[in-house]
Amino acid sequence: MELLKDLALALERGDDERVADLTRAAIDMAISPHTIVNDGLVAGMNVVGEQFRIHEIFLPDVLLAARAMNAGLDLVKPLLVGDAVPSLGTVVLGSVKGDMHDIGKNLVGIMLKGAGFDVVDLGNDVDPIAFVDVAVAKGARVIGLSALITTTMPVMKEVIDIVAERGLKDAIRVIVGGAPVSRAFAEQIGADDYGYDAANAVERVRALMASS
Ligand code: B1M
Repeated sequence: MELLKDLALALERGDDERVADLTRAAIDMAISPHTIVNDGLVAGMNVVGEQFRIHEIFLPDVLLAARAMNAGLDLVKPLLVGDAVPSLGTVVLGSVKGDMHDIGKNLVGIMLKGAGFDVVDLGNDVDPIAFVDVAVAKGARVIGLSALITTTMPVMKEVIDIVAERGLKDAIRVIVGGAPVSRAFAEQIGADDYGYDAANAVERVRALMASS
């Protein structure tokens, strides 16, 4: 659809005002929020990532794109979160130590809330111990870890090891995700599950809650 292509293009250009205008227009046209996110905002961000990888654009451009992404996400967020429903359980969520990427993690948080989970979002660059301490304090049954760079992926294992060392493996399940993370990696580090995108993360968390 032309509007979503324009939205992706506005995001690629880092034009936050146009992204907001086009997102509003898409909402007014009753395009589903998931389609707006996936076929508009995320599609544009994927192009940005590739252009950055091949040095066609530079960090300031990526920052502008991230700002534009948030301008769009802020508008679709209320539609994704929906009305409050009784809590299905608590999830402690964050991007691991050393990782400043939080757009995907935020999307996972929004979708989890929309599905009825309580989400304690610790933000980005989160110390491994903090995930476990907060999960215990809040009675969370699931910890969700996000990593976007290959160098921060090993921190996920640190969190899993702390959960095991404290004898909490049966009480707290750990799910991992993020662009460089795969199911094979999740299995290798002993994670309980892996989500390949935000919608899949919700499905997997639901399954983890049911099995714990
Ligand atoms: Co950075 N960055 N970045 N960056 N950045 C990547 C990740 C990179 C792949 C770009 C590239 O080279 N093509 C590359 C990593 C390469 C590698 O690992 N080998 C990279 C790099 C190198 C860096 C810096 C080191 C650059 C530098 O300083 N020279 C630096 C690192 C900073 C740090 O973290 N210490 C850096 C900085 C930044 C910005 C700050 C400018 C900005 C982040 C802004 C922000 O998040 N607030 C940024 C961005 C925007 C990107 C790209 C372009 C886009 C990421 C994004 O938001 N995607 C990214 C390229 C790419 O990924 N294609 C890139 C949209 C988002 C919706 O998708 O985050 O994948 P994603 O989340 C998805 C799924 O992965 C999944 O669901 C989400 C929704 O579908 N998911 C989960 C995510 N978490 C999950 C958790 C789950 C389950 C599913 O369970 C708990």
